[in-house]
Amino acid sequence: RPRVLSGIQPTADSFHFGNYLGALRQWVDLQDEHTPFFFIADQHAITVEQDPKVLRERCLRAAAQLLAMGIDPSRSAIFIQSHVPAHAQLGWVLNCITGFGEARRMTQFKDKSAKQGEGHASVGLFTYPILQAADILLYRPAYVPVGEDQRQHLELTRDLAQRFNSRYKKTFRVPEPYILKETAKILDLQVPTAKMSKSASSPSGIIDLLDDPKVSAKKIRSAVTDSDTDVRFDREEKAGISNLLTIYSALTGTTIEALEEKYAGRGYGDFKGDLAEVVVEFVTPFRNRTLELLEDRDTLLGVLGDGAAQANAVAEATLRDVYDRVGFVPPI
Ligand code: AQP
Repeated sequence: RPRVLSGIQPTADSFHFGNYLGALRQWVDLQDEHTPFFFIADQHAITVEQDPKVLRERCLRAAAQLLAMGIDPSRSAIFIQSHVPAHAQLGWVLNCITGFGEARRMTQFKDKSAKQGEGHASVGLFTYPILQAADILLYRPAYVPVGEDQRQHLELTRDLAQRFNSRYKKTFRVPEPYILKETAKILDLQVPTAKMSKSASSPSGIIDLLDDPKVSAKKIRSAVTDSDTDVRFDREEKAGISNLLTIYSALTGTTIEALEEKYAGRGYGDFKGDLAEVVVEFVTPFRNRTLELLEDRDTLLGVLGDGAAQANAVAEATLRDVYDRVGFVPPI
């Protein structure tokens, strides 16, 4: 069974619908035919300042949410990035084969560092995509399920894998991004030209999976749409409605065409009201399950411990190959 690998940052109290529809739902589905490694990226999280107590809590909340949405520890290794030292160790080696100009081209760094003001972004934020390449390449996965915003980082990962393989000896598998076109970029409900984002969206633009379901329903009903009344998918002209159609279709498995037909001539009010109900039905059991899992910290830590053991076994073996190939003397 081919391996898959992906990670998510514990940088908010809750994951949002962009994370879920863009990536996490694919994580759940890929478990059937693959051997997955899924991690909580605490080392990526500290590329911007974090409150240590909050970060620790958010890591556990992340683990609880992954389990609640259907990540099954008997099929997937779930672990915390900092529990597997090989990530940072391989990150260093890859730093040394990455060009400065190549790293500087990463648009996510440009966006995030611009927000922090000239000169204030950390070097960690700059080299983040290289650590991400290490996260991935250690497991030699076939696929990396992510949202569209990660495509450029995946390209860098592939370039670094190819560069290392040709400079030394074939060591890494060159992974393919696994990006579902329909849900690759879920948009902010208030600014339907921007992606829904933990750090950039306003509270009314983002639906958190752990929000009070009543709050989520209200956010759907007050999502920005155009002045027309046609429930029709048109990403250019009707970005808001198209985004809501995408969410509706993904949550119910109904095609966009069937939804357009169902709401023909009925206006936005009916459509948003029904979608609000769909969202409530989805988040209510998810939220209850997450809160339940959070009551039993020992079990959560146990799952993460088992996951780290599985991950370390694979990652250490890859790192040994890498160290050997670059010419490090093995310790006795
Ligand atoms: N709006 C989105 N649509 C589709 N996929 C998305 N992802 C994030 N936002 C959307 C995907 O979710 C996974 C985990 O994201 P992450 O937490 O590792 O990092 P991120 O991309 O930084 O998430 P955010 O919410 O956008 O946080 P900020 O704004 O802080 O950067 C990834 O696979 C991502 O593609």
